[in-house]
Parts: sequence; structure tokens; C-alpha cells
Amino acid sequence: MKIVVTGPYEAGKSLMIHHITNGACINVERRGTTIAMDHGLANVDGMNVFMFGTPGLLRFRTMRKILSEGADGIIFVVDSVDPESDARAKLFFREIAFFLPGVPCVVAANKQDLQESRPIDQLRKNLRFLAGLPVFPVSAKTGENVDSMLRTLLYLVMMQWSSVFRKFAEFSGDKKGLSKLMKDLNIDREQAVGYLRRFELRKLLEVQVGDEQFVVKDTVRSLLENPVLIMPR
Ligand SMILES: Nc1nc2c(ncn2[C@@H]2O[C@H](COP(=O)(O)OP(=O)(O)OP(=O)(O)O)[C@@H](O)[C@H]2O)c(=O)[nH]1
Ligand SMILES: [Mg+2]
Repeated sequence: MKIVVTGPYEAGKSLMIHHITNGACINVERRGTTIAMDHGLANVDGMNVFMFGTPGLLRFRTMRKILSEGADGIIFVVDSVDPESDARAKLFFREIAFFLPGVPCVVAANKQDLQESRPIDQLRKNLRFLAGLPVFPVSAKTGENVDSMLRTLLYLVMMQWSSVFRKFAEFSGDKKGLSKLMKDLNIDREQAVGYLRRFELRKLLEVQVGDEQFVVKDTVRSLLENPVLIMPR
């Protein structure tokens, strides 16, 4: 999956990616401020999760647009401590909703390890755009709640793709996999091949014999059939 982590300056996006990827990430930064991107790979129950962090300075909008392209899910990070970042959070939220309409999103109310952090109820009052979104009190520093938040997002993403994923799992290894996918989902060849490319790139499956046959990776098969397995236990 491709997950984009965005939000205002200094909210904790880079530290969040560092935690999620166990340090297996890069941050293109200058004096602690991300100027291009964070990128890293996490593995959740055998599923590859490609993490992309955006710069938090307003002027890097083009970079955020490029990084957001084709993302399957969004982690929107807000600073629970600093009320001065609220106005920027609002702008950034409007921006990501424009780049990625309809893409599942969870909100990380970050820095909850600090005593002066605002509780979720207070944040919901200050940041009206949070209405209707799942908000998780987290700390990128201690890692508190980060895993639950990520798993919930992955669940929401897989639910959005559940009809497609179920068919992938059903026709995995079938010599006429692509044709059956087209027929059952009532889509044309171009769209079906588009799905194959998308999920091949995300390492959920391998395409063989032209595009006719595909094989879902063993490690993710049960997840694609039953997304609830990824939810926090
Ligand atoms: N106490 C505490 N500090 C945090 C937490 N998350 C981030 N920080 C600190 O906040 C500062 C900014 O963190 P970054 O991860 O660089 O924030 P960012 O959103 O990537 O910042 P930009 O890329 O510049 O927009 C750093 O000093 C972090 O150590 C947290 O959960 N708790
Ligand atoms: Mg950063």
C-alpha cells in the first residue's frame, strides 16, 4: 500500500515515519526541516506499506502534490500542543482533500506524551474539519497508539478495495484470471490491467503470462480475503 503522511510544519510527520518503519527510512531535510520528502518501507502482517512523508512548509506544495499521487490512504498529523499550528492544519487538510478526494484518512493527534497536549475533545472543538474523521491520540516519540492507527487506516483502505481484492484472491493463479476479473467486476480490459499494475507496484501480487494470469502473494492472501484480520487486537 502507499500511505502519505501530511500535515503542518513540525507536527511530527518525519518522526512518525521513523517510528512506523523502525528507522528504515530516509528524510531529505535541512537542519531538521523536511525540504523534499520522507520515504520508508514498513511491513504489517506481511503486507508492504510504502510510507511517504511530505514537507510541512507551505511553499513546498508541488512536492506534496507529487508525493500524494495515487496514495491509497492518508495519515494527517496535527500538533496537539501548539494551537498556533491549527490554522495551517486547516489549510493542509483542504489541500490533501483536494489532491486525494475520497481516499481514506485517519488523524494523528500527535505529541500526546507531553503534559500540555490538548485532549481529542478539545482538538475537535478547535479543528472543525476533524468532524467525521477517526482521530487517534498518539505519540511519534513513544510510539503510543501509532500501530493501532496505522492498522485502522489499512483496514479502511482494504475495505474500500474489498470487492476488487476478493476477486484477486478468487482468481489468483487462474489461467484466465484477467478475463474473469473483467467479467465479474464488469470492467474493461484497460481498467482491469490498471488494477493489476497498481497492486503489482504495491507488491500485493505478481503478473504472469502477458497480463492474463496473476498470482496474489501468499503473505497477503488471507488479508485480501478478510481485511478485518489487520485490525488492532
Ligand atoms: N514530545 C514529542 N515530540 C515530538 C513528537 N513528534 C515529533 N516531535 C518533535 O517535534 C519536532 C518536529 O518533528 P518532525 O518529525 O521533524 O516534524 P515534521 O512534521 O516532519 O516537520 P517538517 O518536516 O519540518 O514539517 C522534533 O523536534 C521532534 O522531535 C511527539 O510525539 N512527542
Ligand atoms: Mg518532516
